[in-house]
Amino acid sequence: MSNRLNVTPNDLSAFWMPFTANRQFKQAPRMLVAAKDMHYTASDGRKILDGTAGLWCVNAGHCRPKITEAIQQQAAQLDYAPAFQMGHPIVFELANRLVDIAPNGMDHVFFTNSGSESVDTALKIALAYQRVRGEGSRTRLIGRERGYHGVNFGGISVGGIVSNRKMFGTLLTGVDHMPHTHFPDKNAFSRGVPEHGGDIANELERIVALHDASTIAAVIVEPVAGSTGVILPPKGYLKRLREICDKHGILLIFDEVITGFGRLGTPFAADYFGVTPDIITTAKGVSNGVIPMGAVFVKKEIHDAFMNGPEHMIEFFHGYTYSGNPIASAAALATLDTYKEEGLLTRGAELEDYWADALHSLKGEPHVIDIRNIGLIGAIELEPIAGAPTKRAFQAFVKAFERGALIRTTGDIIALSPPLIITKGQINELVDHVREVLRAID
Ligand code: PXG
Repeated sequence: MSNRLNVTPNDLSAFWMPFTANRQFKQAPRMLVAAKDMHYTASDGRKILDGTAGLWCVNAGHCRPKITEAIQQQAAQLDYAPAFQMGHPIVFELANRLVDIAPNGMDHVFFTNSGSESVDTALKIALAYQRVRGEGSRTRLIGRERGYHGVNFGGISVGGIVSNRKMFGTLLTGVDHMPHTHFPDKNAFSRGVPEHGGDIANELERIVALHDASTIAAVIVEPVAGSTGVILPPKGYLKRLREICDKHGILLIFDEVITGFGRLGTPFAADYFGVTPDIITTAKGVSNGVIPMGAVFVKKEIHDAFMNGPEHMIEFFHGYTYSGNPIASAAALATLDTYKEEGLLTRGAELEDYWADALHSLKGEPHVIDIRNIGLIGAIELEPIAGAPTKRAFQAFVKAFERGALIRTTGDIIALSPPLIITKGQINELVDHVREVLRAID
């Protein structure tokens, strides 16, 4: 008989928690039991202001009625349908609706269940595309230092966060990395896109010269790097990457898992920066984080290059049991409806200045060495405690939760990315929580 009977309902040991200090957490757990709009409810009944949209995903806020109803209805009507060689109508409707809001030319969508899967899917599309167009020697993938592209093998190979890579062997071969774009000496306390450092994009030319363009399939970057602590592209940087990729026949992939769906005040970061990549990876906001879903947007030329062989043949040997799952599709359609009805994909643009003013009012508070902002993203970088990196920011995270705000920390950086429904009053409230926390920690 299963030993489940011996486990008390509150035993925390069985669940090996992701990206968590398990032993520390289980000694003093922080539990969320309910959520509505901008707030969580903690297990002791306290309301917690959500300063991070869950994990950068609940862009429309929590437990929105349309999304909840759509999921309930879909679960009762068509719970699951095979995704291979079979279809169900709403996933096609969803793909069309997504293409409608995507940057021009992004005419096709491949569904996944997470950002990590979207990234690995995009890398595979890039490699296979080079092969089907007769450029099969282009097998190399170029990422960037400090990049985060999820946790699957493709994503950690092109990613550049050392702790996410070092335990896992040799990863994908044939990967190189561009330098990151964080220049605190010159750009600290910039508002929005920083002035200095755009020329670092030219490092891609050096990498191309080293390996030869004929060996390189794709370059992948986050237009704004999130997980690594909010690193912005300096002025002109993304445009220059686009030019270099075009010059050398290299595909440009934007990983928009956090920037997609309104985070910057435009539907996608590609719109914000006026730079259109060849492939866009998304997840999170596509279904408001409610049901796992990811979507990879692909330019028409790339998709069409696959549609050439005999018609009875599968064109791309890739997919997931849950690609375009009906309940996830219903949740995503209701999410898009909610975004549209409430203007959420552009709301960040209306709030960007207010948000920036509020964040930058923290300049001069204890420990603060930089403040960065773009759209509805903010980062407050703290001076690390000597010999104990990450400890100070983690203290801030715990104190903020005790005070009634959910913030996110990575290294010694506090990252903020609230739901796009946040009010000006709630922005003040969130920033005041951070201010009080900074004054209270060691
Ligand atoms: N790409 C990017 C750019 C991401 O930010 C992923 C891929 C992977 O997505 P999945 O769905 O596989 O987790 C992400 C995820 C944080 C944080 O606190 C960020 C992410 C996930 C969890 C926490 O910064 N981003």
